[in-house]
Amino acid sequence: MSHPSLQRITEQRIVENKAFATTAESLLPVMHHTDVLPVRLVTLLPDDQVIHGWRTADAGEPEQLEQMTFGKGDEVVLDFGQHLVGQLSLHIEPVGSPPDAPLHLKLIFGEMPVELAVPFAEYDGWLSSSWLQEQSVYIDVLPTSLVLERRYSFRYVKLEVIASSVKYNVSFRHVNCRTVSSADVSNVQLLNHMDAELNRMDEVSIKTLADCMQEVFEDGPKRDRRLWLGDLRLQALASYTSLPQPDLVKRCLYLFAAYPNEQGQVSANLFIKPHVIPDDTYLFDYSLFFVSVLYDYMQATGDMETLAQLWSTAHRQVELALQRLDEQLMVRDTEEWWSFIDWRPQLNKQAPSQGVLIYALRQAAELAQLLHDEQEAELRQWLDKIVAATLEQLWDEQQGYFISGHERQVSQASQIWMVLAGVLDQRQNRKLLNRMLQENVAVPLTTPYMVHHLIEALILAGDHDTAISEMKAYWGGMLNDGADTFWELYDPQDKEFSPYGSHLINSYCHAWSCTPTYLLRKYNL
Ligand code: RAM
Repeated sequence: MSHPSLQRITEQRIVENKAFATTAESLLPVMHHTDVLPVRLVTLLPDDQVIHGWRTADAGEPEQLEQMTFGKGDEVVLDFGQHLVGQLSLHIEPVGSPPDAPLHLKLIFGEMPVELAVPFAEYDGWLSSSWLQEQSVYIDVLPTSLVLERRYSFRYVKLEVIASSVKYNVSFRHVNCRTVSSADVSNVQLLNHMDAELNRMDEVSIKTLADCMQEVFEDGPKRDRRLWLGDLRLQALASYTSLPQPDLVKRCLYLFAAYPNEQGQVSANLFIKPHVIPDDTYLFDYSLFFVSVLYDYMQATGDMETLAQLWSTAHRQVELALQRLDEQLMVRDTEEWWSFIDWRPQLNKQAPSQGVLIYALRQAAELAQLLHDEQEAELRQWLDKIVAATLEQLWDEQQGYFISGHERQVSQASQIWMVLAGVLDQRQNRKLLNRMLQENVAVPLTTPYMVHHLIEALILAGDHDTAISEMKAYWGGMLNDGADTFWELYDPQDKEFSPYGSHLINSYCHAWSCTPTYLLRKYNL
């Protein structure tokens, strides 16, 4: 399987549930704004000791900007000192003779220094280059105040004069970013841990979460800027412990439930504008996570009314997943199916998906119990049968690992999902994970999304010390590499890694990377 969003379905039939859509609409959050000014001027310097080979160096106070003038080919980089999501505005004054030609100004936005240092023309990845954040404007009348309509996600902005004229230059003033987020950060409690690194990790997690909280939980405000079910699950968990806005989770649940296909399967992600459009991408694991998001939402809120309304959508995801089982109750491992699990082309998805199914089935049975729904008994029977079958067919006693697919692959993702699914007991889980880490099992993890699952698995297996040390190695590594929000991708062994062919297109404020705050607070690490 390649990129999930490359999935194309020519005849996608959506069956809209109008009542659910209306409920979702009524839960549209209030948006919060703040005005943020740049904190310094910087230059970019090549440095092979830092991630992606570029760092910033001080080039002056922001007040100096007004005194500077810019002609053709001149540029300046502003650092806002923190990651922002919002609209940029600035005032432009002509300097010299009357402006006798339009001004051509280019604005480049970067979450990371490399985005300002490497020309976007060099980008050769396979995701659309239109995600790279830049904008050219032509201004006929000066002076002017410019307010960019597009929302950008950035810490740094480069202003580059492509053309003025030989007779005039320009100067810039009042550069401002009006941020936007639905997160109400005014009540966030500090973690107050004894370990300063963990406090910082918590703060950066919350900042990441807050910047992804828009009209829905977006996966990343730079890219893909949409509601993915897998990301939603982790964002929702992090929000309950750190930035509780359960109505936003509720809204997202109703949105997914409002636009299933004709089989009743919920899409892997939704576009929100110009109106809600479910993507023609369906993922085995993400659809099942509808159950998990509802389950976690119930744990956090006890909102029985929502549960009662959304239960049939949740139950349907389980039914559809069960249809993928073969006679031996194994998730069928064929060419044409899609399950996300992690970004790693050689990863076989069968066993981890089987783990996700068991995990969601357990939660579905709990939800049925809460509702006194007669389907509970049937769900529990499935659970018992599938767990037994999994142990029989996927547990390789000789190797001491779960195997996946026809190739009998041993991957870290398979072990982790089987731990989360509770297929073995706690002692066995701990032994399994510890061995896996020691032996550095092939097919390692690629995304913060999957590393989150490793940490949670370690915690459930009772190994808090390893959970903390792995968290420090991973998210602590990002902090050391300069993260002020956590990233979509991070491989400490290969810091240039991108599944998209270029790290320029990676997102550096990404929802599925925001969970240290949840892990630290929920489990009192
Ligand atoms: C990428 C994004 C998104 C994720 C999907 C599966 O496009 O990182 O967050 O959920 O993959």
